[in-house]
Amino acid sequence: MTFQEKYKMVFDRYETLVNRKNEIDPDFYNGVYDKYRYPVLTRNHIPPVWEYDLNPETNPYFMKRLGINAVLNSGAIELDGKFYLVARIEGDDRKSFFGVAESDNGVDGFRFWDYPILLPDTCQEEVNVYDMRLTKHEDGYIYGVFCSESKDTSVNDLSAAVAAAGIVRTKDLKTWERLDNLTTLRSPQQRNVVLHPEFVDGKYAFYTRPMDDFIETGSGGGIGFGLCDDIRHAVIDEEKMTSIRRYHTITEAKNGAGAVPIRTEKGWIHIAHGVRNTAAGLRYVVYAFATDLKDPSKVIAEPSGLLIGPRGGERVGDVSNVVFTNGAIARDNGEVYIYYASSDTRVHVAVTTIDKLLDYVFHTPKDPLRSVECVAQRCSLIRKNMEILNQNK
Ligand code: M1P
Repeated sequence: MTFQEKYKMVFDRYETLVNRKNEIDPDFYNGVYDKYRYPVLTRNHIPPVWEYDLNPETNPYFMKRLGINAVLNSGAIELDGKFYLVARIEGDDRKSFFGVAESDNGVDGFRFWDYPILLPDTCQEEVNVYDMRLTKHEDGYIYGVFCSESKDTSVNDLSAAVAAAGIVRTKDLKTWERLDNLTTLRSPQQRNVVLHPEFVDGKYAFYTRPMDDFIETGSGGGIGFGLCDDIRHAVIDEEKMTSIRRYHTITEAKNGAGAVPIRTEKGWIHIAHGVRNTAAGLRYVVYAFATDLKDPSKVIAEPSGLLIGPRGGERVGDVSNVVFTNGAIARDNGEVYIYYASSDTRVHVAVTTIDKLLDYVFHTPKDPLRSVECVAQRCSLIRKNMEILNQNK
């Protein structure tokens, strides 16, 4: 193939992918949400100009010069009726960064803006950034809270790292102002931090995830909650627990806040992730719970088990057996678009409604935490169903 033929092939493939219509997956049903057949973002959604050098003199073989390995955990926001994902994009060099992808309908046609986000370089020790949560705050700004990762120089271990919560803010997703990283006085590390969209007691409120080190949450009991006065120099003194980790559940190893909580008439709906350990490694699932409207740290409903688990092809990727969310869009018409990545490799969408999520969160039974009680719970359901089946005979 000539240079020009390769060039055309690459651009044609990209356009075909970006223009591909998505459809509800007819093989999936659970009554809670619809899944869409195709991922909404993959590494093949990256514009060719981000990876190839288009100059035949400097790139005679038409090679990728700066490849992209994966597009995953995406913050999500609706602005003026359009859907925006701020995706975590991981280069072949393992460094992650952010890019804005835009779609008219939220299920297909996502196209990255011309350039990725070049964050203000205010933090010299920061080596990597990922997993931005986008909060449309009542103060008028859109905040992006993300993981800011640095090398841990206090120990003699090349892979030791420190995770902190980086904070940026914008009004248009184009110009970003970097604020100080969040300081949590009682937790040495933080990941999966989410800014609550409203003031609580007149203060900025964060969901945190206290960690003793980079991977292990250690003594961290679950998703924390703390208040701070000044968002430009955010300091949280005390973190209280919201959704806690429990033995032999989907959150046993760790959990973390995901999408920005959704305000409903019955409470805040949270879509988070839970992690358990297995012989095959950590298994990440997405789960949901509700907190009190007036006290968003107080859990008022927590259904048993997972909302989204890795299924079929979702189970395989760079970090297999993972589904993870850090973005959902709740529209004024009641629709909710949950963006979740599978196996740290690609982004999918599950579409539901506020009504369905409320029904799910408030009417799905709680986890009784013991096998024998789970069987009793299931037998009770079956017994009631048998009566219905017998009446219908
Ligand atoms: O690899 C799975 C996920 O691992 C991390 O989540 P947590 O902090 O709960 O362990 C994150 O780095 C996330 O990006 C990743 O998807």
